[in-house]
Amino acid sequence: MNSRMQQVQAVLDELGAPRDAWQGGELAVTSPIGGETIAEVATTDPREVATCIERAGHAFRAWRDAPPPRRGELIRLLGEELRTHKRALATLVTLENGKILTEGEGEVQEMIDICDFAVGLSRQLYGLTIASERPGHHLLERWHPLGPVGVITAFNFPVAVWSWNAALALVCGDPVIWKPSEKTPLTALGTQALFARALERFGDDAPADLAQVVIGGAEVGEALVDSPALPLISATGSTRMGRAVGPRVMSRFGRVLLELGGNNAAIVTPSADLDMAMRAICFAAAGTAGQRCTTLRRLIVHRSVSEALLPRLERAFASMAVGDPLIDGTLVGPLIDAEASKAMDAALDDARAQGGQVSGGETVAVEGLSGGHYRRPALVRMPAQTDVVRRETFAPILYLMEYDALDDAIAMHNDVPQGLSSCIFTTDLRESERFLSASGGDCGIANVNIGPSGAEIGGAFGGEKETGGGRESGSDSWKVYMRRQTQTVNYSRELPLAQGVRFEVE
Ligand code: UN1
Repeated sequence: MNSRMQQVQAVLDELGAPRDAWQGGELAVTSPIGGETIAEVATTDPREVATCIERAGHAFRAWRDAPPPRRGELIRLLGEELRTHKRALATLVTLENGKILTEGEGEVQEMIDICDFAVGLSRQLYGLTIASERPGHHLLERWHPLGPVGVITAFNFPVAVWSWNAALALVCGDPVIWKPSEKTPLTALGTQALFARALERFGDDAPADLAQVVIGGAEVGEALVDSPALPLISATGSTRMGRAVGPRVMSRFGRVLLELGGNNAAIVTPSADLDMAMRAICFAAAGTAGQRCTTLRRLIVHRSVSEALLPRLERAFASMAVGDPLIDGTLVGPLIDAEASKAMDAALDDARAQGGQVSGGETVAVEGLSGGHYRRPALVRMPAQTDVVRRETFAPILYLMEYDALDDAIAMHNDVPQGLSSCIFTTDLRESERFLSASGGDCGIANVNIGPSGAEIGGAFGGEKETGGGRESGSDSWKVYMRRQTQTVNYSRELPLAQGVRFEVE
């Protein structure tokens, strides 16, 4: 057994994940840190998925009648387990995904935050009362549990995205079935083990199978996507995946919550605080090795500022510590796999062919970790927003373009197929308000003097256009996990028809 495997084993044991789930299974899991195998996970036979869905249906029929604050108690306990085992789960995130440890901890913190949010929400699933046009009548809008939810997640936020969905869904009365990325099943097993602990402490009024995990490839996902017993499929991943999943779910009149690609930009205006912009840009572009859906990929800089900014950025990118994500001080860990590294090469080649001047982006050899794919973040000065800039490459590449007038910058900002996150660096109120206005940026998330990544859970998270339109986590995102019922009650002795229609029967 290699030492990485020993580390993984210790963490999974601490979290309480049963060994038969991750030893001797058919899916070999590798760590991007050194490319070594760290576990062998048992996969789910696609035919078994139907049984899981059936079990989730049983759970739903019991759980939907539990008072929401009681449902919230389960999530409160889950939040406690996450607090207790934050370091262990974060370490597992780093071992399996490769993000640096502080970001692994940040991801688990995001889970804790959404649990806290969901506990409060469990007493606030508010509906409306609506004025009726008829005497002696009233209208209500009530929110009822929807049904079991299929949750498909990506490797880059292997646990937080599940928690955004599961914490809200469970409080809303819906069981969840989770299909994690095949690249990161261990963190799912670790999370599931913590959920099991919370359930144990909760008492026996929770049904079995409130949260299940299914592991496998496309066929397992398809079994969820095509099941009419899952009224909602929440899927995070590439636009290509969303294009396949969305229409399939809709063809059976299911609901989808899609979180797909981003191509996030920052506009840097002449009035920007450049020191602040520098720090924000470095984290947003190079953090998580460029593998967040909110990663900064495009820098739209006023011509008068670029000469000052560009050399500073080049120096910062060149000096960033690239290496083992478990070591304190490392800022950029490995890419997830060889394919990701190849995609980075292909994008840099295309950028050069389209007139780009590349600095950085080279492979970094890290001692003792020859099986990992380590890359220095790349800064690419582009003559225009060409095709390569308009597509999302899941790697640390930052394209830089210049502008003269803010309206042109906003037009360039919006001229990409994706619409997740955006930001402007300015100290000029007119510029920031213009950017935030109806004719400003077109993304689901718009920030001022903050990079596009690292959103808090309190707001609704998601984006427009090819990002898929879904919203999850905070604000009123919970509504997608519930069905809305308009209720009209007549407490009079008459039967007036709406719109004054007369229909008298003898
Ligand atoms: C993702 O990359 O899929 O805003 C999610 C952020 C994080 C979530 C990213 N809170 O960067």
